[in-house]
Amino acid sequence: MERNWSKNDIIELYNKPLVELLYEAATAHRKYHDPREVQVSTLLSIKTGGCPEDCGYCPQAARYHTDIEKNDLLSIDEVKSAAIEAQNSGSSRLCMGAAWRNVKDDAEFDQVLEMVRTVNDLGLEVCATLGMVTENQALRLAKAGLYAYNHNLDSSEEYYKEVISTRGYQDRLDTLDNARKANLTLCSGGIIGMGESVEDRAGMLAALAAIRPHPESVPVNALVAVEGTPLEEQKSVSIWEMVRMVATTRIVMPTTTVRLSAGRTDMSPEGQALCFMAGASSIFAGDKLLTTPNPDCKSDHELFDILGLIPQKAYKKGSKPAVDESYKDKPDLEEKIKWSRPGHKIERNEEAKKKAKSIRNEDGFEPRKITSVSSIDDA
Ligand code: SAM
Ligand code: DTB
Ligand code: SF4
Repeated sequence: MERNWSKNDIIELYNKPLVELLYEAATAHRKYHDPREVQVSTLLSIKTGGCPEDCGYCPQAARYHTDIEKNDLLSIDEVKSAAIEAQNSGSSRLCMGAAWRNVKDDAEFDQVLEMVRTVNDLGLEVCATLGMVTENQALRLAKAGLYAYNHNLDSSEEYYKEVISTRGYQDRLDTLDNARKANLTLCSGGIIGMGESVEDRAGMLAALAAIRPHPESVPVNALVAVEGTPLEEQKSVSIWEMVRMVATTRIVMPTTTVRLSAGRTDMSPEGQALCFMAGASSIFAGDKLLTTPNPDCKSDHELFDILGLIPQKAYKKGSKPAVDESYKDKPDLEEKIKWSRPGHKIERNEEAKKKAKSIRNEDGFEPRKITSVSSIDDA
């Protein structure tokens, strides 16, 4: 039976003397996991940049001016080569990310379904993070061989409003619900270091822990403050906050895979070691996350050797989904989708957008021809 956690219980836990918190987390970790095993995932950005959303942390939002290389949807061959490379480097999961607000029932989605099938055929666990999904879309992904769907709550419901105005918290919860209904495993977590309080961190964990059963994996990201985004000036979170967040997540959701996600390039090997002691049981490997740097495989291999960690085999915690050819069947009608668009003004997002416009004007910058970009000003 999963325990009911109130926000206050979680705050109390988070604020415990660190040595006690660590011990409690390490104890919970050993109860449900082999402490030497770490699940290793590789991220692959299958469609980069030009996103119509206003997520304040994200370098891929078209409205901010950031230095990323944009890319249309990758081909199936490109994905297959990247997947083989990830597998050869020791990853058991490939997580494909697209800079989309939501999945649409179009030719690009058909191509993503083929990518899922191709990566599943290789024996890797397949994860996707494509924005909001309906139940039918989630079902087609599952039939094509998807194992996990990533969609983060990002923060508490209250602080989320300070970060994103183009979609609502409930849409996020509904998306997770749709993925669960399709029997996909859930990967959902958030970001610390966006200026949120400890209460917000606890609020996010309480919201995740209210999902029953708990998400199978919970990524804990430290904000990567990217120039040009509204959060560019946020100071990096201290390792102690990261250790507390990982430990608290481990205790609140003892059976989940806690993923030490973005932000590892700023962490020392010793800091990361503490996170593993605190119950982190997964990482993203490879020298790039989606658009920002990540420690290279060589340094991760060295760290694993020093700590005696071993990469987990694919499908250790669940069975490989069998492909059901009916994923190819087109839905008769696009479901009536009612994703929200709260549309309130977030001062720092507005500022970053204004700054981007003036940089583009100064440079004589031509807006890229991405259909979604034209709707940004109206968002
Ligand atoms: N577009 C899809 C969506 O938003 O669901 C999928 C990709 S999106 C980049 C996936 C997640 O990456 C976000 O929800 C956020 O938690 C994380 N993320 C994005 N930019 C980040 C940053 N600068 N630092 C840390 N995490 C970040
Ligand atoms: C998650 O929680 N973190 C990953 C994955 N899920 C998709 C993404 C991190 C992105 C960091 C910023 C970037 O590289 O663009
Ligand atoms: Fe970035 Fe995803 Fe938000 Fe788009 S929806 S801006 S890709 S986090």
